[in-house]
Amino acid sequence: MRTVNKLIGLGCLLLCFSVAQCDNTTTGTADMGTADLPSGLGISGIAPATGPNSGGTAITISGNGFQSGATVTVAGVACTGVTVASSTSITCTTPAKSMTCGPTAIVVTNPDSQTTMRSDLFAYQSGTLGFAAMTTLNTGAAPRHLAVDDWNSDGKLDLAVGLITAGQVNIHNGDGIGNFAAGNPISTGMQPRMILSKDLNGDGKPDLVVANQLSNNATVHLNTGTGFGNPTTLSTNTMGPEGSVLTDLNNDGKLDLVTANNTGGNVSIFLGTGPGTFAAAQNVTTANGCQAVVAIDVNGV
Ligand SMILES: [Ca+2]
Ligand SMILES: [Ca+2]
Ligand SMILES: [Ca+2]
Repeated sequence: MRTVNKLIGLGCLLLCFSVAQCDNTTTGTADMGTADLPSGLGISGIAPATGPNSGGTAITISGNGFQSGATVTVAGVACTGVTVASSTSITCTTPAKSMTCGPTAIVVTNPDSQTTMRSDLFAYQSGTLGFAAMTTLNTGAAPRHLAVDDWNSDGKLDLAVGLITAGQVNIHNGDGIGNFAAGNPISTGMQPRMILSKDLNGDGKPDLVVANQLSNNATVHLNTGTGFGNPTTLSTNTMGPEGSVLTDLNNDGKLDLVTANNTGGNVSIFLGTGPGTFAAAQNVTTANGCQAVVAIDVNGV
């Protein structure tokens, strides 16, 4: 079967991170625009044009009128290791400018006290990753898989949490600033595992598909706009669906579902037949212990 070429069982890796250091709208007091230049002193270019706000970027300042002994500041802080290579070139290393980024003023001051400044030639970018203090969301017992989407169409991401003991998925509506409401439960099969969110029926509302390990099925939950309707059930006819993926395997414009069946040692393929509906499972043997599946074209045909 051609579709087999597109399926590879792989482990699952989930990385959650955020970039928290750099506010592109904040340039600080050093963002002063350009200045008229006396006596031919001026900056015409800076390379590279960007560097991390953690500092340490070796920059070359091009221009004219630079004098031996000139000093350089970046966002009001001394650039280190200043070398005046010639009257047209200075090199130095940028200092750190934590919590802010964006276009930044660079000032060259000659020993005769003449200065020149450009704030449109170099910009700080976020250079490190970090996380705000952890907050805790009460989900209920035995949370396992997660999904994120905007199921109530308010423009704010919501969180779905599968509870394997309760046999349900809780939908926590998000407020758009990192807080989530108490969960609204959706009944699934037993031991829900992978939760997929895609618009299956083309109404613009993301729907859910949940692989239920102990029920040996997947449940399809169509979004009504105010919740989810009664699910339809897709039997895998084999044991232990866990990982799953929605993709168009046969290029007919309809999403198809594939579940990785751990104890069954196979994958189930459910071809999409219409808006939110799927054909019966076609099972393809893999090795035992298959827990995850991805769909990708690895042979270009
Ligand atoms: Ca929402
Ligand atoms: Ca939908
Ligand atoms: Ca298809």
